[in-house]
Amino acid sequence: MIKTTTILKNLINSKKLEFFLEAHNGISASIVQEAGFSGIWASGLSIAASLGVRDSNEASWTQVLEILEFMSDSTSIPILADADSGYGNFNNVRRLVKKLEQRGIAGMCIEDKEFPKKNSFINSESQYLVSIDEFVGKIQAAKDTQIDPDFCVIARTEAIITTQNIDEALLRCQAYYHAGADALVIHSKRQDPSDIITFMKQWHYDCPIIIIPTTYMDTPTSLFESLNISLVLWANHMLRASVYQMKKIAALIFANSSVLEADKKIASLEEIFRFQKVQELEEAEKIYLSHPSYKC
Ligand code: SPV
Ligand code: MG
Repeated sequence: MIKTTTILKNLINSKKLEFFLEAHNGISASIVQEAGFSGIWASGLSIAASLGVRDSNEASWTQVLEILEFMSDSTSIPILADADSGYGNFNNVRRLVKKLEQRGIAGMCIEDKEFPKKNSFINSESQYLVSIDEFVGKIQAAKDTQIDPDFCVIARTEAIITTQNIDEALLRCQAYYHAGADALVIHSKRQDPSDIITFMKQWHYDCPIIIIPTTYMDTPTSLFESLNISLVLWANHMLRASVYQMKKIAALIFANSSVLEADKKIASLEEIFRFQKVQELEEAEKIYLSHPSYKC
């Protein structure tokens, strides 16, 4: 069986544009896999939100790691972990890589913001980047730590988000590429893809580029293909789908003082049991819970 790390490495290096959808726990990860996606974006925003906290490193890195482990246990496709700014300095990054590999995570994305970070769409002009040297050190530390050569270390620059400066993004990406990053994420908060187009026209290195088109969502994917984008992350749509639907159902049940109407609009219990692989436990019980030979 091919390792998920190798699958991820191959996906980001293939000439075909790939799409990963966000997930934030075991069941959402299973749903993304079942929908046919080739990989999962373990979004920091979505994991934090599903825990009821802000995307500001309020959940500790080990709490995030626990969620990632449940996601990894429930799926067989690669998981790309959003590791924010690495939860500290290069040394925290080293420990993180070790733990992610132990939990079967195929790769991680670290961004060049300070720790604690803030979500890219919140007051981004007042967010700060760490120096290029400091971030290069984190990338090198990650690459030197990984045991599996195919574990992917993806470097994300927030230069366009924080400074609107494409030259700064290019400078940083060059440095991150030379430091050993397996791919780069270019993030933009514009409603149109002009930042990405300008960046790609000037990017001449043979290093896969990943984008997160949350705000420029109406851009046809054919444009991303023509720009040679490697991977698109649909970053938060499973979380937003569930919040949208849960709000509707909660209001309906509250208004009706009954679950009768809501029951027709939600997943059946059988569906939940299927995602939990209850059938497998039933089968296992038949094997492991009956030991006639030991009966006295
Ligand atoms: C996330 O999904 O947590 C991301 C993407 O990092 S964004 O929210 O756009 O920063
Ligand atoms: Mg994030």
